[in-house]
Amino acid sequence: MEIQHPTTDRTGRTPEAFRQNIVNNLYYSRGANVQSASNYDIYMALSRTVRNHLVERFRRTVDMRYAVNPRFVYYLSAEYLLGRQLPQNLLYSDTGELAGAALDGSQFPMTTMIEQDVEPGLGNGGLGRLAACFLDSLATLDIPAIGYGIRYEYGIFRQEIRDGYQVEQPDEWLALDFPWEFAQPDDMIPVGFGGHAEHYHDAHGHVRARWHPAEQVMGEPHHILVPGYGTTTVNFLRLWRARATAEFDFRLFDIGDYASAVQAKVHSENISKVLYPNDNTPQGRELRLRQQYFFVACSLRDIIDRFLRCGNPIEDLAEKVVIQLNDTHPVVGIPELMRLLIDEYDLEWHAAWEITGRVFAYTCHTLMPEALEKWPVSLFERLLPRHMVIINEINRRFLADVSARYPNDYDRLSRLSLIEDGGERQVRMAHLAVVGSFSVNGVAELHSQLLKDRVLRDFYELWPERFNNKTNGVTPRRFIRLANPRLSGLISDTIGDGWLRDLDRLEQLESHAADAAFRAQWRAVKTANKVDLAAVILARTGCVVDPNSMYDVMVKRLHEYKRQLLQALHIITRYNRLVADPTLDLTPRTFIFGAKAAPGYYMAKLIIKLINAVGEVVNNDPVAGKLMKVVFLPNFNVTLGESIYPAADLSEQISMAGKEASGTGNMKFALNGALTIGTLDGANIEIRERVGAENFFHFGLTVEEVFALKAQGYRPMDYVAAAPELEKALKQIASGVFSDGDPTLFEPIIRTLLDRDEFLVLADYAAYIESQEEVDRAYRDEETWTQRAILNAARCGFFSSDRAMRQYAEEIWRVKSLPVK
Ligand code: 26W
Repeated sequence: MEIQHPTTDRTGRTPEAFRQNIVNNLYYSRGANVQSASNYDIYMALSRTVRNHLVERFRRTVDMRYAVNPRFVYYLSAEYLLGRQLPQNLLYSDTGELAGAALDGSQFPMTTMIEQDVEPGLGNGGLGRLAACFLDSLATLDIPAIGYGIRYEYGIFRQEIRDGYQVEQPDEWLALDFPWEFAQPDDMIPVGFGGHAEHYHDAHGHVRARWHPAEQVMGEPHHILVPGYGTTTVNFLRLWRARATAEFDFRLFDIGDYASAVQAKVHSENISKVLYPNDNTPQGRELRLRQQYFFVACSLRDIIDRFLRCGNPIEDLAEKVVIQLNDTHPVVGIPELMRLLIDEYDLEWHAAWEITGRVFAYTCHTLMPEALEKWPVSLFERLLPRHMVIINEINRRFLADVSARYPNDYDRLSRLSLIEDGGERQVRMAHLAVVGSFSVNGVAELHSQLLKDRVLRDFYELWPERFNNKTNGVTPRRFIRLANPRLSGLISDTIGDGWLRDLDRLEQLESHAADAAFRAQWRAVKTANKVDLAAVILARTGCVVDPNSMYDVMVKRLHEYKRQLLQALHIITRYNRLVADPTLDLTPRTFIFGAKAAPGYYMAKLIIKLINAVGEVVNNDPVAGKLMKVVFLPNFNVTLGESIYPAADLSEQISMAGKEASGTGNMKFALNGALTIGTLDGANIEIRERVGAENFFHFGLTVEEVFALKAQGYRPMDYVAAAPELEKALKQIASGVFSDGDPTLFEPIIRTLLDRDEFLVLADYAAYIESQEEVDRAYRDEETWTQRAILNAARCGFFSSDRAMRQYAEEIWRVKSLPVK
């Protein structure tokens, strides 16, 4: 039978055809008709219809690449924070208007449909969202790229706030059908764990090894389409779900042990059950290492299969394949590729090592020493015995090279070793990453510099050419176009719509900053967005906020180094000033927080409680409550971010210098016309350089000053003694002003601040307060503020993830754009 594949868009581009497609999908895949349909039925039928509009582009992309056999980049990441798919796919398939017309006048408005669309929260924070921005840009740039990750059944927990405390609820994003994925249960990949490695002599008398795992798990691929914007390319993200193997179950069924058979199945399938909700602090759990190896093993198998299917010989792997490791989480891929090449493809060690070192590139996303993953050697040996042998061999050869270069420098050897000695022996995954990669990059200029100077200094001395910087970026499609349609409309009306694929064009807005009429339009956009956010705040917290007040926003993971506490101290100080002098003419402000804390991070959770407690007192104060409000928006995620960034006036980026690798929220705010108050940390530095120091409120100790202060011996009490308002705020917290008179509740916060204050909150307090006073004054001059806001957006085109991906493609991957004909 000759099968005709649709060569043109068979889904039809008329409103009638679109409507009919929804009805057909409703009828044939939901067994429903319009009369019987629920919101969810229509949502599913609509989503299927929209997805169908991407499938043809997807097929063309895949088929063309198969024919051309280009070099591919593979992005391996344990986390992806994709955000809602429906609004994105409506935009990228250009079916928004068709869908709007189809639903128009029905009892199923588009807003209701979009509310049904659940965001897959398969990540913790910045690293996961960055991965999603990168996929968006790779597709938009027509780069042959595939993302790989884990299809967690439960993503990042849903945060509720009860009595001011964070309460975690499971994220049941798969409770109903997720319409955006294609499951491929017929294409499973086996993954082994445990067992032992057997040595034998091959036909040529060479000693070889073979791994006999004790346990097997299957990886079931699911892919999610990743369309490019304004181009035909549709890439995909392939996420692995753990499935029990049939054989494994049958063996136990046969011996009549039904319960154990089911238990074994549960044990296997647990691997992709839940995302670890930790950010920057690893929990060295066996299940996590199992997750990492599981998704990496599936992905490498898949990559090699695709490579071989195109007729390439295994020796040429590094010509066609480059793999970017998103932090250390997929680094076990390095020994896994060695194992495949040596044990399964019969390559010699040195040939395998040469290929491996040309395939992998590593991105580091942190400066927190405790965030560098380490795995006990004993755990590795038990779970991945063959890999542990390979790691030891990599280490032996590596240290031999180092010894040759630095004879008798034993300290250096132990600093560099892949294995940490002393106490429990551990595998240092960051070291393995550097040794096994041809490129090591940080995510902002300062961060990359600190990697070279401090965190990975010995490695930099060995291989300076490996180190490079790639400053992060964000996708303007999601964070401007979708999040802020009003501003997008104004920008496109002013400079055309080319900026969505070439963000540098925002520069053309500069000349309009001096135009009072343009500024008025800009302000009208901001105000409308603030009104919208006020409605969200009311619905989620019950708090009424004034859209005419300044929206001062801090949304990010809760971590002590990010210093949400510093903002809390500022708020208390402001409150005290107002109470002391009710006639004080302060700029009205709404302080907006959003932050998830790791469930086991006690101090972070207490800080959330403190913020809510301060809000309780401030908001209900008859004097202060008129000029300031404090709201904590529960469950900050990509979707909520999309309604927050467009409404912000002031962006809080106040980490202790030297701790925030880059930050990406800072970019989203600036691109939406917020001014930043920030330290000279991460990408803040580059934002300030671009927008101009006069359009950025910077304060606080620099990295050098931080190091110097710590070296000389930091004494937090000195700063309390020097700032009476700080002392007062701390005393209030300590005495129970924000805890109904209970002095014990916040005592741990006071203690960390006064005893150690690791992140120099007190040292930066005075400078911060002073800078906030300057913000107040600046905000009063509406015209100048607007001008500065416009310049922030106009000068931040550099922070597009398109630019970042172009740099990776040219400077690290050597992959070329391949538009679909
Ligand atoms: C296993 C524990 C763990 C979990 C997550 C360690 C480290 C991580 C991530 C690397 C933390 C993270 O998300 N880092 C953030 O990465 C962003 C994207 O590059 C940066 O913008 C942030 O500054 C950085 O904190």
